[in-house]
This record gives sequence, structure tokens and C-alpha cells, in this order.
Amino acid sequence: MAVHEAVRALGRELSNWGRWGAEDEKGCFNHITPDKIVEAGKLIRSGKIFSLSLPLDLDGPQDVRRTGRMNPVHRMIRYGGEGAYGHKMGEFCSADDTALLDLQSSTQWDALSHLWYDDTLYNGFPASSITAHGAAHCAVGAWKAGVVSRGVLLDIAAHIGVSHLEPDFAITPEMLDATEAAQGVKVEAGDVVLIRTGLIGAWRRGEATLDRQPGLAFQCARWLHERDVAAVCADNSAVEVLQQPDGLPLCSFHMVALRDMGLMLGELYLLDELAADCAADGVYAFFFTAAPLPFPRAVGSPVNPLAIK
Ligand code: UVW
Repeated sequence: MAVHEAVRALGRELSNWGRWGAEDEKGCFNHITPDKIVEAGKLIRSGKIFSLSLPLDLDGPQDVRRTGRMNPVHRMIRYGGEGAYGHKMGEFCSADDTALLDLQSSTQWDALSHLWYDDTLYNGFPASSITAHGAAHCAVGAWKAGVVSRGVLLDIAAHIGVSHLEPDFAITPEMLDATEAAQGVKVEAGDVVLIRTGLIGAWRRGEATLDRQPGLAFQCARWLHERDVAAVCADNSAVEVLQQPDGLPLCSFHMVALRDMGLMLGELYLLDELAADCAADGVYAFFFTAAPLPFPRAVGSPVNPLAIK
């Protein structure tokens, strides 16, 4: 299928293919150096911890008819009730559980193998390397040490003065600049940038649907590239606005970010509690960690990201 010329052109301009070697599968996480992690650690001052994950339960954001994904199913397989088995083990009793978990159903990382075009993944790996066994290249566990860096929240909704951005609201690079300036923070190389639209919070309160969503405009890929950010995450389903303006195709930003830049995306983050704290103390940079589950060949992973101040 022909790829939109604007996507192809921006992809060529922002390409990181070969930048960290022909075999690289880490992409923009290469911007996180050991020194960067040491500096990020120094941001822990009060010991306050914010979990940025949705609960993994049936009330999650998936509508299987719309997205093809199921909300997480949690089941007890050993417990203390009538008819349970195995709960009494010698002198003690115990409980076990299991889950049916679509890896893309809740707060998650999109690995670099999650989306591509022209039959080619990030750094030129063939799309045919993704088989029924999983992704041989650019899987979510392709880097072994997890994700640890400085996190920076850009609260676009608060900056604009709304509880949540309207459906189809496209966040422009100029808005990222303006929010940075208003918050008194500067995104630096190796940062993980968290974009707050307010959407997921509004959806949980019954004030918004997920059919049409606000998010980053396509052109924000250049802003993120110029800052050498390590990853970008947001409180919506796709980081980007679902319906890009100017006739751009679905997932235009995904195509350039994942396939050309090697920039991983964190989706369905819960940012409201962190945002309230940042507004209260005026501190929008913090220690951030979001290690994926170690499925060796998965194209994404649920994650419980933590912001620590
Ligand atoms: C797709 O699966 C195409 O997008 P997302 O990463 O938003 O789930």
C-alpha cells in the first residue's frame, strides 16, 4: 500500500537508522546514558511515588468490537473458598491467581516492532522477522535493563486551562514549547516525556469517550527528535491524536516514531494524580522508571510506570 508522502518525507528526515550501529534495536533509549540515570536519581527528594498505570481489570479502556483487544481478565486458581483445590499445603494455606492479558490492552509500551510500513521495521529489520513466535528483532525486551531516566510532565490540558482536551484536539510543537515555558522546565536529551491531555481521567469519570481522542500532532515528531528524547508517553490510547489533521493517515506519528526514529511510545498512562502534585509544588521533572515485563519476543508490554519525587 502506498504510504502518504508526508509520512515518508518526515520519516526520512528524522531517521535514526544506523545512528547507533546496524544491529541496534534500542533506538532512542540510547539517549539514556549512565550519567543521565545518576542525575535522574538525584531528583528523588520527598520519596513520593506515583503509579501511572490503570488497574488491570475488566473496567479497562478496551471495547473488543472497536479495538479487537480485551480488557484484562484476572482469575483465582487457588484460594480458600468452598471447592478450591490445593489451598492447604501441609501446615499452611496459600492463594494463587492467573490472568488473560492482551499485552496492548492497558497501560503499555509499544515496542519498535509494534508498527511499521514498507515491510521494514526500525533500523531496516525485515517485517518478516515478526512471526507466530514473536518478534525476532526490536521486541519489547530488546534492551535488557528496563527503562530508567528523568521523566518530564508536560501538562497541556492544564496549560490551556481545561480539565481535558477536546476530541480530535491536535497538540502542536508550539504548544509543547509554550507548556514547557509556563511550567519552567526544559526537556533534555534522554528524558522520557509524559504528555497530559486529561483524556483518560475524563473517560474514567464518564465525561469523555475514547472514540475520538486528543493527542500529539504529526509534526511533534520533529520536536521530540530535536530534543533527543528517549520516549514519549501520554494519557490516551495512541499518544498521537487519533484523527490527524490535513488528511494524514491513521497512525502517521506512530509510523515515523516507531519505524523511523526508533522512539518507543507509552500509552494509556494515568497522569492526573502526578499532574496535581506537579501543579502544587511547581516541580515537573522527576525520577521515572517503567520496566516492561520480560516477554522475550513481545511487540509490547503492560507496565506499571512510576514517577518518584
Ligand atoms: C495500533 O495498534 C495501530 O496502535 P496503538 O499503538 O495505539 O495501540
